[in-house]
Amino acid sequence: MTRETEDRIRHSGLRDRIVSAEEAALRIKSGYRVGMSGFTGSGYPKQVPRALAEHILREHSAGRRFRISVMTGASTSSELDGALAMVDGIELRMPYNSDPTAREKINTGKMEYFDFHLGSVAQYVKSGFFGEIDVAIVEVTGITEDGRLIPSTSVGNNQVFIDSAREVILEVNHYQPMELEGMHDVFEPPMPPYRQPIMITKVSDRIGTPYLICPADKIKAIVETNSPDRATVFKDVDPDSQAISRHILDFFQREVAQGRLPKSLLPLQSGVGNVANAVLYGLLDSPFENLEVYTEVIQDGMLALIDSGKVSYASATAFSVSPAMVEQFKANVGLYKDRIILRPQSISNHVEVIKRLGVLAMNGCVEFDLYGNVNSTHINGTRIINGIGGSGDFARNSFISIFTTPSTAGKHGEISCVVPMVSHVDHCEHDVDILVTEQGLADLRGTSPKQRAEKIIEQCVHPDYRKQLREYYRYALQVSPGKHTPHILEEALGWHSRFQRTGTMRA
Ligand code: 0RQ
Repeated sequence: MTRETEDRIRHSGLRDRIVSAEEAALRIKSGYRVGMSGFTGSGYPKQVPRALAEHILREHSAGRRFRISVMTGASTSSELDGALAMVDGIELRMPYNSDPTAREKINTGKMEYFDFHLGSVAQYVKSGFFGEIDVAIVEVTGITEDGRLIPSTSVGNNQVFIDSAREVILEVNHYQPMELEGMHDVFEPPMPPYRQPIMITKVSDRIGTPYLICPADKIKAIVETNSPDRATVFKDVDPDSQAISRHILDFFQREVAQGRLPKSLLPLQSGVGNVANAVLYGLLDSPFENLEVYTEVIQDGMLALIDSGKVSYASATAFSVSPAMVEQFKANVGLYKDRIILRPQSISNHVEVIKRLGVLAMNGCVEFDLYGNVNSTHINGTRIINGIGGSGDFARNSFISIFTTPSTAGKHGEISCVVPMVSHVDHCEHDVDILVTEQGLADLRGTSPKQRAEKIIEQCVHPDYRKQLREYYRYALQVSPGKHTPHILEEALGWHSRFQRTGTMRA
């Protein structure tokens, strides 16, 4: 037993459960429903899924079908989703995926996918809506003398998986800094009819314990690992993202000037992706001070805001940082601990708290339409990219709900991200306040569909498509005179079908 092992696994009675990843993986049988840790590429188990994928491959080679259902917090990495998808080992995946191999399997009918609001997963698990969980595999930073688990770089659904599973496999990751101990605040609300108010009235409020709790006899195997999280590589901040960021910051300044937002704004939520990260960087040069953040994921831009002193406190459920930031993060965890809380995703995305704090929600999307409906997930209505993630939890319950996208996509702008009718709806017109592209910002608050259409055409559409969208709208007004939401039904998805036929949405 090494000194490192003794430091990480302080509970001496649990040390005899240390096994190899291969041995631990053998506990998982075909048909099992497995709850794993992991959220936006952080805090996921690194070795047991790999060993399981190798085992599945051997079973398939021997002609035996072996597939499991995989539940996590959100996205993981190629070591988990990628490895298991590669060997066709996943029957059903939920609630989120961003791994390219798994995405391919989902979009070619080789894997089922339940894409679901991240804030509601825990309740569904606890209520048994998804059936029984056989095994939970959870990465932790360490185990205390009395057997409490020090969470890793994400909290996600870990406590619920541990509570609900018949047995638990732990991965103790020596790479994660021990200073993470104390950063987390684990609290899982009871089920109805025993629910009480969630007593978070400030971003920095703590209502739970810094540890995950698991009865020792439930822990059947412990695997030691020493690997970094999948680091997210963001694209460089491009001019479009900069313009989007500027429009949002100008909007916030106008809201402050009109007395509709306080000087230090309200707690910010920022979604995943390149544009979201760029918006955060934009805040660095803004006049806003003493900002607070109540979000799901801490990205590079957020750490930069904390470093600069612009953000005084941030609450999330996970980190998602680039390789360059990982080292800086590790070196300064002690400092970040005074400024960051990681909570279960049922709390980071809790509708009651989002509503009470008055969160300003900013999320990326794939496309939006003339009337403000938003598609965050599907290309051409059929091919899923990632999933709804937490965007629905935040958009529906925020103080102001903002969606962003560059006005065009594709190498040569052959796709307009503003279309007559979205090919898939994740966020309906009633949950969307502000739409932003690099062209401008449309404030839809208190507008009728026709007033919205005018604003969106003028402010958001790329000049290459503006005339085309105006013509669609004008013709729609003619064919459905006086109607509340004018459309030409046979042409509403015509831009998408033209793109499929000709490779461009241009008329
Ligand atoms: O493709 O990667 O091949 O170049 O989609 O697009 O512009 O780089 O945008 O990285 O900001 O992600 C919606 C995917 C945007 C993300 C999405 C293609 C485009 C590119 C990515 P390439 P960008 P971003 C939870 C927050 C849902 C989950 C969520 C997302 C790729 O924001 O997954 O909101 N959101 N979670 O070319 C065809 C279009 C397209 C298109 C873009 N109209 N048609 N392809 N692309 N628009 C809350 C939290 O707190 C975290």
